[in-house]
Amino acid sequence: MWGICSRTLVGMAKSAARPPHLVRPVAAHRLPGRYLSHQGSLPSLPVPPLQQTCQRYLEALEPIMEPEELERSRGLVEGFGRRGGVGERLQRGLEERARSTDNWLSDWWVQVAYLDYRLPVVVHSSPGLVLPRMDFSDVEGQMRFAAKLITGVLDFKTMIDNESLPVEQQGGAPLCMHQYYQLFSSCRLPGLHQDSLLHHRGRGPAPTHITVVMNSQFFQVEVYGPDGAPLTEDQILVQLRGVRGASEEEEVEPVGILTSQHRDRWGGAYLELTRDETNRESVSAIQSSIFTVCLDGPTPAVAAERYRSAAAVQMLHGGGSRLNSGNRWFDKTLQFIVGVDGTCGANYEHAPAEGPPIVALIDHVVEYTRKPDTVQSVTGTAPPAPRRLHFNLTPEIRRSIAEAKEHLDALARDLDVEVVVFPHFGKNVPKRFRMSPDAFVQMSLQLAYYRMYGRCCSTYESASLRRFRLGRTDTVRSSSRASLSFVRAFDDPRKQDTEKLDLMDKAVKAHRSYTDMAVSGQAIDRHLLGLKLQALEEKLGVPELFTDPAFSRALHYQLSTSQVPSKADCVMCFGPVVPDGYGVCYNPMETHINLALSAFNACPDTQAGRLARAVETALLDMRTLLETTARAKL
Ligand code: COA
Ligand code: HC5
Repeated sequence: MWGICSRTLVGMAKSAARPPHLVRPVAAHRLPGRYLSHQGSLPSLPVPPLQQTCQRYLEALEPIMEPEELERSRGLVEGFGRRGGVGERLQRGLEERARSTDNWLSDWWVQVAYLDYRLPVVVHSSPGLVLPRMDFSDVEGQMRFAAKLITGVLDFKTMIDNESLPVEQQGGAPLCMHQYYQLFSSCRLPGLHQDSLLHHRGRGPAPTHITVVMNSQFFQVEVYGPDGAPLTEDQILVQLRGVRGASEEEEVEPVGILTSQHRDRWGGAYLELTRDETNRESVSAIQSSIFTVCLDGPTPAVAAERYRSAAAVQMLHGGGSRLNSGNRWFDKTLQFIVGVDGTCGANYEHAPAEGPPIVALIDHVVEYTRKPDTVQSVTGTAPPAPRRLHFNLTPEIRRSIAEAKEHLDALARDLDVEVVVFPHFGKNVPKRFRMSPDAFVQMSLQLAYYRMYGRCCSTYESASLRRFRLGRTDTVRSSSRASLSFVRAFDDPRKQDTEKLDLMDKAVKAHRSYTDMAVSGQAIDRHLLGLKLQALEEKLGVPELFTDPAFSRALHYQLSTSQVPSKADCVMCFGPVVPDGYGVCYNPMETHINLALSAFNACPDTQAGRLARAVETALLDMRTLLETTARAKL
């Protein structure tokens, strides 16, 4: 019943057996047939041609390397790709893997990008989402809103359960819907050296409860009635009031903060924690729950213009151990967070799904919560009261909690987040000038970075591979020969505006064309990763191409970016992926752009606010160039 993604941890995952009281048979939870036939009709992810990747890799190195360094790399790449060379052998291995799996990349990707990654999921991996501020400002309003939100999520879940969720499309192509089926009743499990994923596959009895956490205490809350129908909002509200009352009776150690630790440390503490049967049951109730709702305590008041940045921080890490960071179970795939002052959003563990399915769910919930209240018929028996999930803490676990608090507080102090609502324009301006809005924003980032540092850097933009069965992401490399020519020319007084415009147009087109290549499975990053992993799998040793400093440089993404559109005007955010880099997530709306930028305070060279100002200026300068020059030209 539980799908286990990490092969090596099967034994451990099996031993975390679910106690019988956590589940109740619900007929609707079958593996959906229509979903399966749609999945079957999707194309398989291709393995790009070897020579193409070698060529494109060298092109990608050009803007980020000195010419002399590039020569050495050229030699290595040519050797790797040579007829009869190691590259060809690995390519054949990959092609064979592609023939014998549903997707040659996706299992590897989940393992390498997530389950083997040992830094805390907090900030380093799990994104935060901030919803527009809601209209409540006290605990009663918080309870009412949370009850509505929960019914909205269950409404979305019904569409998954009965397969009425429409298949999404991108440029007319149907997309893989698999990730939607991984969102509920799933959780990451820590290990000593690698993690695993638990997911309720939907056969047989399905979980009918969620976990609610308030004052750092966890409760199991039933959200389906005995007839299998979701409880009404009023019934859920009664449950939440019960949670609130019970959570005020006791003061406990925030066990959940353990999930914010470095994964190896948490893996060790997890073994200690789950030696006790009560703890095992409690942990299992959280892991199997459909999702988690965090009812947060108050946060310090901030000036209106800092509100969104403060909310982003609350969603990313909870604000520190004295605020809400212990009011979380960061391993849980879906955590909805509701504050007392109208702040709400989510934090999600990234391994099972990409941002867009989460945002589609959130958009649905926001729309749902805006609907006028309907009269609800409350039937027969009251649902069971919330069940407190107890934890027995040994001195060792208490020490681990204290250590986790310290680490989380240091991480929280280190994170610098700036949310910007760029009000001047959105997708409308680039579209008017027949340019891809996404490429336009990416080029503004290139220009901003170049202006700050006098060079460009390895830049990552997520591109969806969901046109293919079980597709996840590949990388659009936004620094290119064309982007470098554009940013170099932009502030050069010797250049005419017409030339600058021409270079901007070329840079935008080059980015859009890289994007087309990436979403059709022809980008280089995942292919190179696949070739490297294939070498390890075949025990061939790591080819020199992958130990070349250029390869590390290419993967040192000082700009890690992602476009995540949301109809509900949300702000999405994540941390940098390198100590001296930035994380930039943006949601381009028609007439404005929401951006969340992050950096680490420990790095003296990066400041989220400085990059934010530079991006705003770059966007405006690019529009001015278009408006003053393009009209005559286009
Ligand atoms: N002239 C006029 N309009 C144009 C245009 C042009 N030259 N080029 C594009 N447009 C329009 C498009 O038709 C589209 O219109 P719409 O808003 O009506 O849909 C809009 O501009 C947006 O297109 P564009 O800005 O080019 O980008 P995109 O929507 O194709 O997005 C990616 C590009 C890379 C973000 C997208 O392909 C993708 O992969 N998204 C998923 C990323 C992801 O998974 N992120 C999260 C990872 S966890
Ligand atoms: C709610 C929006 C979250 C966006 C998260 C995202 O973009 O994650 C990227 C996933 C990927 O495979 O590209 C990784 N990144 C945050 C490092 C860009």
